[in-house]
Amino acid sequence: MAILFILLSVVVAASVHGVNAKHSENVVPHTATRENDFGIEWWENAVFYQIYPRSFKDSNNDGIGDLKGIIEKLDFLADTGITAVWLSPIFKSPQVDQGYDISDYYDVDEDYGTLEDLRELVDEAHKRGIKIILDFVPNHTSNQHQWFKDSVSDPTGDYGDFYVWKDCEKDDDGKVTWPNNWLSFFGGSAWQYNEVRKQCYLHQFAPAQPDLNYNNDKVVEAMKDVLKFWLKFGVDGFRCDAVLALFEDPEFKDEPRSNTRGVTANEYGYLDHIYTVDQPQTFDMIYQWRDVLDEFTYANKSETKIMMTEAYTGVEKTMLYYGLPDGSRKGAHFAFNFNFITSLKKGFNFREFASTIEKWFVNVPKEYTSNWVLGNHDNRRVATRFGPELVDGLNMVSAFLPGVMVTYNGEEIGMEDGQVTCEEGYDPQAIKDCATFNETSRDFERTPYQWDNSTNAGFNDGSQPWLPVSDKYKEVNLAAQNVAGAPSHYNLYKSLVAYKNETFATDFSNLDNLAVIEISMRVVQIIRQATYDQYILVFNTADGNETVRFYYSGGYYNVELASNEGNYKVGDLIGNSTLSLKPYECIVLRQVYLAGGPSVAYALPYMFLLGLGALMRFLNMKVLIFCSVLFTVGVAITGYQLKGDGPNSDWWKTAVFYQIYPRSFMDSDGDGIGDIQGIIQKLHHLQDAGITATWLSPIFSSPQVDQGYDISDYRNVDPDYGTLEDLKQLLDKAKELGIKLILDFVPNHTSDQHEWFKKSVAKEEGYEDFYVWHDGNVVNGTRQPPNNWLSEFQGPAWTFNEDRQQYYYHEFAPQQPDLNYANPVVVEAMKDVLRYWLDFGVDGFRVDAVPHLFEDPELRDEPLIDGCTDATNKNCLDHIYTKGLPETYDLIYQFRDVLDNFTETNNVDTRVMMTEAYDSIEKQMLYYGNVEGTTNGAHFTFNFVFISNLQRGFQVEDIVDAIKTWLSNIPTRFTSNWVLGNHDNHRVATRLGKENVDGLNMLTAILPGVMVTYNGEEIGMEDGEVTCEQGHDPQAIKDCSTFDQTSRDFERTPFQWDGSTNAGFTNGTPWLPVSTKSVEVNLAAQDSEGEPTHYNLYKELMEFRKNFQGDFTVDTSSPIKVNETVLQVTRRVDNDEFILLFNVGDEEQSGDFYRTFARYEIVVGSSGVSYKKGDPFEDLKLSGHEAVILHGIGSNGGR
Ligand SMILES: [Ca+2]
Ligand SMILES: [Ca+2]
Ligand SMILES: [Ca+2]
Ligand SMILES: [Ca+2]
Repeated sequence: MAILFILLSVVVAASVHGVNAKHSENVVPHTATRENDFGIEWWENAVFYQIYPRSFKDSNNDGIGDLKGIIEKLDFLADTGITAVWLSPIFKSPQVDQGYDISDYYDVDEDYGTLEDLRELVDEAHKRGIKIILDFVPNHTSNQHQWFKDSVSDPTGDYGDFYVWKDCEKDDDGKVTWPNNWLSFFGGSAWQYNEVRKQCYLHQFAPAQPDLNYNNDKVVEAMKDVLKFWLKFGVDGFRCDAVLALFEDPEFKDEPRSNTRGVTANEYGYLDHIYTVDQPQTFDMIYQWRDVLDEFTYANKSETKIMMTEAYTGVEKTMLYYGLPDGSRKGAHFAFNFNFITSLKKGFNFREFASTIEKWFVNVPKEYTSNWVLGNHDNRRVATRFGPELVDGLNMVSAFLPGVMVTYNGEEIGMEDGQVTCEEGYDPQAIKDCATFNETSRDFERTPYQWDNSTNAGFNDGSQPWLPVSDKYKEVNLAAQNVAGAPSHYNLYKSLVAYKNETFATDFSNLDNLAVIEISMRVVQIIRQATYDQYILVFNTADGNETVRFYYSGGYYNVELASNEGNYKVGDLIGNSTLSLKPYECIVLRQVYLAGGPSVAYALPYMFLLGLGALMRFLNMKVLIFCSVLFTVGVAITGYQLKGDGPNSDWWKTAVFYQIYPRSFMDSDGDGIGDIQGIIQKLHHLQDAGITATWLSPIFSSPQVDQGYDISDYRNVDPDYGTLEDLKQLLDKAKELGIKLILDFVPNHTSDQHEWFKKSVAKEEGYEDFYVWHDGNVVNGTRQPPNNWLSEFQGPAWTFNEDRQQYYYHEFAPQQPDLNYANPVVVEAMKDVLRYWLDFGVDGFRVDAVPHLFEDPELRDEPLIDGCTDATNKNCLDHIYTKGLPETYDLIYQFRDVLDNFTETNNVDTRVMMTEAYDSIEKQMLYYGNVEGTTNGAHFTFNFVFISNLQRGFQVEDIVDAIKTWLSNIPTRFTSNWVLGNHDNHRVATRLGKENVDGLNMLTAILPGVMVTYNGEEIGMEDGEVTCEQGHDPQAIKDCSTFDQTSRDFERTPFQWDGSTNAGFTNGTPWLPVSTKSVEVNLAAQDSEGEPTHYNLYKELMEFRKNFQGDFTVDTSSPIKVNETVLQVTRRVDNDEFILLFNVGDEEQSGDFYRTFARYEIVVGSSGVSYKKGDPFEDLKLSGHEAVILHGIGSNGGR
């Protein structure tokens, strides 16, 4: 039986963005001297325990925790199994920001003790095998630091440029005109006027925390000296604070507005911080520090000194803190992964939980060490944030996941937030405004550690602690929990750390083979496949009992870890796939031998290892299995239930949307151009295939400069395609056949032949501002466009109109002037177009090119992308002023309202809107609806991951990654959709290989939500053959030398109906040549009953989906790689389980797959010839590129 490999999907999404790699020649040789016997270094699998010194242990009863207090507790840490501690700042500081305002990097603050105390702490910790990590605060010093004092008093002296000084004006009333609009993280201007220097200095944090000037080489050296000092002192590494703020734009440009709603001009979120955080130089600085560490390690043959960085930023930037994608520079050993803090909220469901983990894994390159931060001194405690009942499960998950586990002190005993009033508080941001203290203060998570139930929880000997001790300390304290055998948070935590230290440190290879799977709405399974062992974590996140089937690959599983007071105990043996879990129960299982059928003889050696108790349990379980087998035999195999049609409001959620390209579908009158009557003739094909919704590419009046996407009358049909009457006829016929009809809505621009544009050119009243007009600029007597914006079709996005003597803006061709959505009359006019077609009877709209709807009203130049210098190349501009502007989403929401109002007023089936937006996944989600979930937008926005992420020769990992990229980003309230191809991309057979057509159709059919099929894909059409002379794609025919690369004509050749001349498309001369492949590949040839054709398989898929209706949109699966080239996708609905297995490789594959049922049968025939519907399917056996869909039958559990 094959070992299962579940490979983590890996994408290096981070791009270099012009990071200066000038130091790459200085890369220090890697010190491989300190790996353990299993090839890992001390830090890679460690638990990093964060101590907040002020609140840990007060040794001298002055109310403030101190270094001697930590020394007292070192034995406790060692006993817990902690091997690395990082200390929040203990350096000299006026404590304006809790020690993050440092006045001397080289000395310890007297609150905490002395340098000697630190010496003792490091030595004593090392004796116990504990590493000590210090907090390095590089962005700013205290304004009491000598450097700053010197900088103020002597602007021309050695320290004059140590900080970021700029001239600024102060008038007689004391009002200062700031150097620019930058804001501080704490709100208000990031500048402070200094009366002595009569200049402003920058502070990205509090005014008492002036930013160091990293453009000054002396600062860079001085800070490296700080690192070197502490390395020499003997510390083991650094946690680097707020690194994202290190550098600022040297030109001090104003930052653009974020346009975030509900944020006032004084708040940090008011601006888009493109010039003050994550600047390219920042990453290089981190890499230089890494060099300092590595140089030290190398020179002293010491153990690895590590660096971890704190930056709340996007995942791509987070990866850059690790190093350059090409590996030429190294940065942090790990950059904190805050997904558990930023992505997860109380009451989370499975999808949110899984995506929290997956978001990290789909982005982190394999060679980086992962890390998991559950909490810290800046965020509410885990017990408060998620609920005390989830503490154990979450600790288990973070211990179970590969890489570093980070624990904030107190989480091991499940401490909740303390109670602090504004008067008692110290958090500088929060105490400024007591009205919002409860929302903003970080004091709650900083109250003293609860050691025991004595006065002040044992924090000190009775004097008033700096922050009050939580009143929960009598119940929640270490002493109460640290009792051998007690079912406590602490004892469980200790066993987790021990397990992590022992088990995962000795079986580290293939740690990145990981899958997160939902096994019910509330129960999650995580699989970790090591070289020889398979580990499984199952976590019930719900407050009720759950009986579930977990993904089970046969054999037996030993319970290795178990949360307190659950149904399962450590040492229990599990031999089938059914688990009964108590509320919040979490267990970790290890497969004790691989599948081969449950055999007592085979299992016996394990029984000796596991002891008599387990043997007893094993025998009981055998009886259960035996019974269930009998039961199975006695139960008729009924297959899965057919479900009735769902309510009509949800018809679209399970539909297949079939895109018809009318020009190439069917020509009824012999003019060579497909038309509406042609579609009417062929509607029975859609019905035969089982398709229930179709969308038509534009059929409106158009000069056809851009294949109908240049519309001269939104309310009429182009004569090429027929008449309004034809369209009415099509609608009626479609309705008769139960097929919904969707039209293409093209809101960004009209044709220049549209009457609106003609009237606008003539400045006719009411139409003056229908388009985006501007005089342009006169430079050296020459008229030039108003700004640097470029057209999607290359060249300036502005064309001068001689009649109106002004420029107009066009994102696409000059014949496609952009409508001006800043004009409310335009908005209303376009809503009227929607209403017109709704009244006409259509079922919805596909909305074209939505990211381009709005432009910056100030028409500002777009900045160059880092490292790009060619301002005439569209790809070199960062389209912050022409694409995805915040107003866009609101307009989409307004369009949605028009549809919903119609649906409601007329009490009809939902009228749907689907949007086309090639944009980042975060922005795509905004088209669905707003972040708060209060406003709806598109019913779905096209998901192009299979187009953008898959290439010919794709691997299983690529599919797994593409699916996860989408699923880990889409909020659960939205419906997913899957687009394999369209009229703008090469056909699936050409793009991804014709041998994969069936498997890919099966994949999109089984995934949750909407399936989108481009006409012809159901018969596996390949690209046609078109020469430049025959071509029509306006972008491509401009330059025949690149036609083969750029043209979209290939995927637009006529539909291949049969083997006759012109494939049955037309009696005349087709507008684009019919593919020569039509002789073999055509519908008629594939439409014979019982033959294993693309078309027959597609029909089976439609049938399968129809039967699956109801809960089909619920995502109950994660894609898994089950062996070298086989993908498994499992869907569970109620008690049914469906599994797709797809071999993407050329070689036959056999082995095992994840199963919970006793037996499986083929529910959708195979794409090859090995299986047909109804065949049993036992062990995995698939020839190259074969795919099957299985249905579990009989009872679940064992085999
Ligand atoms: Ca003290
Ligand atoms: Ca800075
Ligand atoms: Ca025609
Ligand atoms: Ca526009």
